[in-house]
Amino acid sequence: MSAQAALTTNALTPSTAHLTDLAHLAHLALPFFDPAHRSLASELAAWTAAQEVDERDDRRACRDWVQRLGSAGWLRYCVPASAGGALEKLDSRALVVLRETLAFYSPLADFALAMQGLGSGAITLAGTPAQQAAYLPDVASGKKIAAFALSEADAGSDAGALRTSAVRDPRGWTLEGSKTWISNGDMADFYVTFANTTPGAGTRGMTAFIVDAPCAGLDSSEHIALMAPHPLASLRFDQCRLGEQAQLGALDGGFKLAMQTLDIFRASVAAAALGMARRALAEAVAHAKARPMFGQRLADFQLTQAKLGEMAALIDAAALLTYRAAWLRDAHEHGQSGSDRQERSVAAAMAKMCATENAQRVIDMALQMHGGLGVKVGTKVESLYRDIRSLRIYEGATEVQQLIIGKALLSS
Ligand code: COS
Repeated sequence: MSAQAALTTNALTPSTAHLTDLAHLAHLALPFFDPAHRSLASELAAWTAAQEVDERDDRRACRDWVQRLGSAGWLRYCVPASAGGALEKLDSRALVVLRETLAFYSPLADFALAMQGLGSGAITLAGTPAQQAAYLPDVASGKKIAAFALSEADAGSDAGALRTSAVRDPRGWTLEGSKTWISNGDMADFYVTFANTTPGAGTRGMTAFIVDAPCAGLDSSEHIALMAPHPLASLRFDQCRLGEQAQLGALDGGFKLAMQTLDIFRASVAAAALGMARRALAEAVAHAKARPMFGQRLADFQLTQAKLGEMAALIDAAALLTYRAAWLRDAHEHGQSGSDRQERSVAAAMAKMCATENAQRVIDMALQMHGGLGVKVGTKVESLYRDIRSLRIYEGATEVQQLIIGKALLSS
């Protein structure tokens, strides 16, 4: 538990109680969405606003959110219908709606849902029927907590440089090495872990494995405290033995599987950033209307109006990119040519980059508008200011997204 987390709670303050009205969902009228997405958002907004989760201990709170989201059926959007999911396949627009809505109320609730999806995404994409049956229904109910273990100390942006090895033996595989920055580390029931299976082959020599926890040879006890609530740990594999059935997807196909999984979830990270930015704007508008200053209200100053205008435009620009990326994935999922794939990856990269960067600016402006209150521990804009920062880094830093977009431009 971090010191800053101690005052964080999901409960709305009296000044923001009006946020339970659903006016902030008006953007879902855009043609990217179906009626089902719109009702999903309004039902989830009403449900989330009614939850009161004590978020002072991020690990306990995260478990609590997984239980609640699982019992209420929201985690069913993280897996396909064949494994107990709500929809036939993973629907990017539903994930975007879910994350944007949850993040508006509680970034930790958003994190809990997102990790169930990201941690199990590779099983949805490449798992055998037996693997899907063994993990996905429990992910959907919240019975099993999932994690995605790709990053290493010297392999973050350069994911192909990982050094954790998996060596075949007569009974299966032996993992050796370490991972870091693993969300849900030391809480997860299983880790989808990427390891080197063909030394020297780089991105063409990595394979995915499902590592159940606890497991002899896996040490996840090294927790990493962050500036905002987010359960994180390093993993150490020391002669960690896995059966044959632990291999996930094709031998040496792990890098592509990791990238395909990230492609789905990057647009949803953008949505989480949007939810946080929309909340910051709502807080700024409420504050500007209520705060007396120089004989009028803060809202009556043109400087305030200009700032609010800039914030709203930054949010809408990011929203359009985010919804386009999700719509492209849903509408063109059957386009399997290299250029179709690249178009979806680039759209997701643009969405992730712009939405996280714009949200950081919007939240900073909202904090500035709050004056001293903005930096007081426990105010919503103060916690958002810390919550947003890691989104510009995880699941591909802004610079990685720029690289993906730039490389695509040069390859055409
Ligand atoms: N879907 C499917 N295949 C993909 C793909 C995608 N989105 N992106 C790349 N590939 C394939 C390429 O087509 C290439 O295939 P071939 O070997 O058949 O030619 C292979 O994967 C290697 O691609 P590339 O040469 O682009 O890999 P790089 O090592 O240059 O890495 C980046 C590219 C930087 C984009 C990648 O390493 C990356 O996304 N890094 C960030 C990782 C990350 O998000 N970490 C956070 C983890 S979760 S918190």
